[in-house]
Amino acid sequence: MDARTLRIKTEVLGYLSGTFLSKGYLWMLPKVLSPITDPLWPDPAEQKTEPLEVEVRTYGLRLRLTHSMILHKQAAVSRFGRIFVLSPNVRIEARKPDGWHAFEFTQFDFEARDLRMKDVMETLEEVIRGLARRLCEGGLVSCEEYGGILKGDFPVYDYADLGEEGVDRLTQEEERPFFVVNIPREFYDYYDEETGEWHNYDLYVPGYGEVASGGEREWEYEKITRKILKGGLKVENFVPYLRMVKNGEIMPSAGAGLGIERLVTFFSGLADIAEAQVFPRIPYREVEL
Ligand code: ASN
Repeated sequence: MDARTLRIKTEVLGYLSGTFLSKGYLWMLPKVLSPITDPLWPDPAEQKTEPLEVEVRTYGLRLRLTHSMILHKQAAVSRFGRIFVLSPNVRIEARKPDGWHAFEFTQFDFEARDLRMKDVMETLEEVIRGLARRLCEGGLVSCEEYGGILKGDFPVYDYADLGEEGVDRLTQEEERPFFVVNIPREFYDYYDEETGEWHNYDLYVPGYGEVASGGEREWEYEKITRKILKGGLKVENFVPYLRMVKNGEIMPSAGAGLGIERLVTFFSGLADIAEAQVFPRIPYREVEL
């Protein structure tokens, strides 16, 4: 990583935390070990990989490294209204270096009780535009190159029309960031049984790939357990979370998570996400520190 990239990363972190604080979000600190975590399954983006469970046994406990803080976000937001967290995510996803996956990365994850899908997508769009403006006005990125992002709405595509191949093609063809909605995936994203639509979304940046994902959330016990079983997952892996769901301690909410290193890779125009980490954590690359 060079000094310009670290300045861009610093701006990204400062901009995101400042913007969400000004919107009334409370700042939660991350949790790295937990009895429950995001299963990352089923998810079409994970079809090509086998996510590994990294488990730590200590003090008679069986803890996992967090894949994401989605389930903690749901639990926290039910009590605090609006929260964000900058959380390290450990995921063994890519089989080989592909320039876009790090096995440890940071997510800016936010969640709000009072928001729905449309509001979160608006927030994501506002944040990407705001970042482009901040970086370009600060002389860190070319206004000519990133100025296009500021023009026009981000297009929205339905996953049902695209499939994974369509998404890959659009990533190469689109000139602006775009949304993909209605993605059949993990149990916590809201599925409307009447319309057969998922109330969720991914945000893609041109030439690179997905930089943010999120959704409206499920909160009903029967539906959540049914979806866990349908996804081939074990109910035992989510016991403390399911207890909260059963007690009505998980409430409807919506949110998303932005991949910090991916945002930095995009805005810095890097060839490889490894350059967006001071100490890269990339498959099959020697970890120096
Ligand atoms: N951060 C994502 C969300 O809010 C979850 C994830 O990263 N798997 O839905």
